[in-house]
Amino acid sequence: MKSRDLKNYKIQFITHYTEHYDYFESAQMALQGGIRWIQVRIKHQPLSVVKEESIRIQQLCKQYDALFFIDDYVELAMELKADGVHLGQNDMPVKEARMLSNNQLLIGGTANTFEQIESLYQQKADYIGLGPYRFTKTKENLSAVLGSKGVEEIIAKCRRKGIDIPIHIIGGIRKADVLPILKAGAHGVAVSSAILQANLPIEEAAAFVSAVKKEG
Ligand code: TZP
Ligand code: MG
Repeated sequence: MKSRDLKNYKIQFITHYTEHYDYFESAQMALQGGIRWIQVRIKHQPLSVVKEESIRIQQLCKQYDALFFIDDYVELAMELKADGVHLGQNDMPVKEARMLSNNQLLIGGTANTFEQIESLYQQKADYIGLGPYRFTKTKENLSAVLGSKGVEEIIAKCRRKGIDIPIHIIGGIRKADVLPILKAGAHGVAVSSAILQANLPIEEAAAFVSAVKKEG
């Protein structure tokens, strides 16, 4: 694991596939565009496939000196010495992953409400993925869409309650959403389809990188 400060990372790319690209290619295009944080998210595949793809994508991340996270699989993240793992509300609790990983992994948690953020904060998550911001086909069983208003309200409440943890907004994020989201006090964004569905995905990834830089 890189002993890196997540504060320096404002965009996370989430792997996915389309009719044009596979998981590996999706990560490759994000990295070519300048994104330096990849989360390998592979659903409905046996662990052997997740492991094989993760190993290939981890090599790629090393070439680009990028953070490499795995969604869902704490043991695999430990085995591969990933930088971190991302856990949803139905995955292993962050507290348990924290103990199991002996602090060798950065740990992110998904939240849809203020209460879930509060709980993840108490469990010592390293960052929050808050969403969905808008409807997206990338994730099944989507929680209630928060919209800009919902996100702003939850972030403001975190501020009031002194909950100081990087919050990354996720779910249907487009390039034009980046500035308002950062202005609302989020630390960054997590994105997939806006890049993979673009005509020129590498250029789109680069445009996301520029957008976060504008806000400093
Ligand atoms: N969790 C909430 S929305 C989502 C995940 C993993 C998918 C994000 O991908 P996209 O394509 O940017 O909506
Ligand atoms: Mg999960």
